[in-house]
Amino acid sequence: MLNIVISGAPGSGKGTQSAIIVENYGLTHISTGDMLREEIKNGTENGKKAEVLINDGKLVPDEMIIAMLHDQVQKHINAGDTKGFIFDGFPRTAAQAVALDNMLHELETEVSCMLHMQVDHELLIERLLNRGKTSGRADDNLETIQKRLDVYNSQTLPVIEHYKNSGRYKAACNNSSVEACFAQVKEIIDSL
Ligand code: B4P
Repeated sequence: MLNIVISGAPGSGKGTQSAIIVENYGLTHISTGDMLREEIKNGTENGKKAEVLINDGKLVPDEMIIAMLHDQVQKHINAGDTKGFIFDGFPRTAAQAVALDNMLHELETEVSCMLHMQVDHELLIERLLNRGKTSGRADDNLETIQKRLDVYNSQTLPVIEHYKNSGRYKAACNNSSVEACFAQVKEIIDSL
């Protein structure tokens, strides 16, 4: 099984590159951001809790996100309809990284690599503000973007160390075009 974690700051292009990876490698896309937006749209209990936190630029609780992710992974494994996953926006904390390793170990598989999307700070803000013009996302405004970047630096950057320490870390620069970034991503995946 090929299992890829795609990580990076808010607006670094995780969702954009995940879609192209899915198209080219046929992996199952699991986006925790999309899952949460779906819960919010459906007005579930989890959705109500998540909405307040997301709109304030915070992360949702680990227990909630780990349980949701576990259900999704199990569903695809039971159906036998996947040759691997792309985890988009997960793990975002050290606890989530450990939970993912344990979950995949139980399923007799593992994370093949973590792809770290690298984008300059000013460009991240520019792209998110730009996305905000059409996304309708309440978290794509300057104040919340700045909070999200702070949360990323304090809570998600340590996750990168988790993968560096286990030799599974790969970086791709996304300062230029979507295509130029995918060329690097492709080279990394093809070398696994
Ligand atoms: P996410 O939905 O994961 O998304 P994101 O970080 O905002 O953006 P992404 O990196 O996917 O950027 P995109 O491709 O759209 O998270 C939303 C929120 O959900 C979080 O803040 C958090 O509160 C919560 N959450 C999610 N997962 C969680 C977890 N595991 N634990 C706790 N809480 C969690 O790219 C951005 C823009 O740039 C787009 O408009 C795109 O078109 C553009 N772009 C991309 N690449 C480009 C390029 N090369 N050139 C020009 N534009 C480019």
